[in-house]
Amino acid sequence: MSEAAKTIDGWYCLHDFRLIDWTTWKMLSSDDRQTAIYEFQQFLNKLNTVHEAKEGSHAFYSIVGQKADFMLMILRPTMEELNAIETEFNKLKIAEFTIPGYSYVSVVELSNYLAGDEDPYQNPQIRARLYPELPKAKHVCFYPMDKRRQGEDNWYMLPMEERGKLMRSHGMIGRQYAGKVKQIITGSVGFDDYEWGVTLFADDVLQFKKLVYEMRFDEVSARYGEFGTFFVGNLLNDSKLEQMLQI
Ligand code: 76R
Repeated sequence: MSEAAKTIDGWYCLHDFRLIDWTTWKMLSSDDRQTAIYEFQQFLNKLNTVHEAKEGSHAFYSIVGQKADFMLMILRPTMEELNAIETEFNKLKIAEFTIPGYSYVSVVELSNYLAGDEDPYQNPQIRARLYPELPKAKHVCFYPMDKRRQGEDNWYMLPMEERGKLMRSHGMIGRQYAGKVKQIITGSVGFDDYEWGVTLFADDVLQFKKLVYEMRFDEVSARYGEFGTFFVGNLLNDSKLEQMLQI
């Protein structure tokens, strides 16, 4: 029997994608629109307070293309908090003018393929990755993925040693993008439809394409990777949000 990799798990994660119902949003009076924007900003300010206290983190991006208009990625110590934030958003005025687009539930995950013997939860570098402060990079890229279980290409039937070897090669490619792309891998077995969520942050959007393309040639992705829907977006702040919602 193959040995399961041991996962090290951090903050719980919700990716919440919404579409704006422009038709009804445009029908609001400009005063009511302004009130709804202000209330939305107050909600975001509350998330900022938690981020600054390092009790969680979040990322807020507009999404390019028809799959969604914006994405809120939230990290919190418990699944209940994710649920509470989601509900709080749904009670805002702005939520009456949004349509759920897609969501993804997962938990920040590191695996022990490349780990040493020490207690990972005590290592400050590992803690910084388990409870990350999401960057304010100009762009985000998100997609869910699986490791294939098909005929001869079954990741889960490979011995631990072989998986470790393949993951080392994966990590070597990834390392070449240090400083250009920050990746957060979240595990979602038992939580959502795929096995992992991949969230990438970069100031140069083209680096997503370069990294994902290069990885396609690496055995872990070439032989075993299966991918869901890709989302790509641009950083939102208060003024960009106003600009987006202004009619
Ligand atoms: O944790 C580490 O940094 C050590 C090496 C490492 C692991 C264990 C690592 C490095 N990753 C790991 C695990 Mn990764 N990663 C992806 C994708 O599009 C594709 O083809 C795949 C999507 C990208 C772009 C990416 C980037 N990685 C994983 C896992 C869990 C696998 C498991 O447990 O079986 C998945 C699903 C996954 C997928 N990876 C890196 C990167 C980058 C940029 C790095 C280098 C990080 C650094 O050194 O700073």
